[in-house]
Order: sequence, then structure tokens, then C-alpha cells
Amino acid sequence: MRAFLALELDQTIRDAYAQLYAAGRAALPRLSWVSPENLHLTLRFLGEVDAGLEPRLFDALEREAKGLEPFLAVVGEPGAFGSRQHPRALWFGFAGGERLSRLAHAVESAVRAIGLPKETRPFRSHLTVARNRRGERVDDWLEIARGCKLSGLSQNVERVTLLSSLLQRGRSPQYSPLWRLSLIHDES
Ligand code: 2AM
Repeated sequence: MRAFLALELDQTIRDAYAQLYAAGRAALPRLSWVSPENLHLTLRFLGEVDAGLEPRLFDALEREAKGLEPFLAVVGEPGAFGSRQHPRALWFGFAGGERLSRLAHAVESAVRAIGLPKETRPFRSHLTVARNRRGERVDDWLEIARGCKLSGLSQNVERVTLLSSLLQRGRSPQYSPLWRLSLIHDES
């Protein structure tokens, strides 16, 4: 199965994104826009993995994330990967400060602990909203993005989700949660 570790997003964020999704698809229809229900933050892409790794990964992450508490994260500014006129991907930042960095670090340690290869690219916290597979010219992304009310919305990050991803030709991938690990609030 194809899988990744992610943060699921609150409905408020998905609803605000739904407006951008409509505007974006109208203005830049040749891009692949992420459907609002699929919007997420990738903590770590795993790729094709054996289904048997699911419980081992859960246990490893439970160990590595011990002591990490829920935290507030905020949707940041829009940006793009790749060239200015022909970006590969359009996204919004997602800022969670030191706590998000620590969580990403714990996730990487857990993935390594079960024997998967090391991630070589640095973690860049972003919510991908569109992919530009055909290398289209994209001039008005920032204008479109600033017309929506996504930046500044916040949510409490309380769990990490292992999602499987089923790729479907000509359609959005189908993401299914396999497990969720809650960050424990320390009452003491
Ligand atoms: P992206 O949002 O930056 O494209 C599911 O495919 C998630 O895993 C996406 O959010 C994607 O990040 C991320 N991902 C990371 N590396 C990937 C890879 N090599 N192939 C596909 N998706 C990858």
C-alpha cells in the first residue's frame, strides 16, 4: 500500500479552502487541485509499504512522541515550489513552531526505528492545494490565494494519522485513515 503520516485539518480550514478550490479551478483549470476533503499536512511520505508495518509504526511513534502535547498551528501565507511562472506545486504554509518541528522529528525517528529509509529532504510544513503536472504557466496564483480567508486560520493539532493513498486515474486520490495516534495532554 501507498501511505503517509499526516495531520488532518479541521472543517473550518477545509470550508475556507473550498472557496479557493472553486475559484482556483475556474481560473486555472489545467492544474490538479486538491479536493477540500483531501487537504492535509504531510508529516512524512512513506511510499509503498507493507501493510504489516502499520502496528509497528504505531508503537514506534507512540514511543517517540511520548511527552509531546497538543499544540496550536496556523495557516500561513501562500507560496509555490519551482519557478515563479511555472511552479510545480501551489501551497499555504502551516506554522506550528517548535512543537511541530519536534513532532516531525519524532515521526522521522519512528519511521527509522521500523527500518524505513531516511528522508533526505528537509521537512517543509505546507498544505499543497494544487499540482502543476503539465507545467502550465501560472501568473495569478497569489492574487487568487489572497482572495480567500485561509491564511491566519488556526487549529489545535491533537493527533497524527496514518493515511493510505489509493491513486485513481483521472480522479483525486482516495485517502483512508488506518490509525490515529493522539498527543497526550499532560495534566500534571
Ligand atoms: P506534497 O503535498 O508536497 O505533494 C500524499 O501523496 C502526500 O505525500 C502529499 O501531500 C505529498 O506531498 C507527499 N509526498 C511526499 N513525497 C512524495 C512522493 N515522493 N510522492 C508522492 N507524494 C509525496
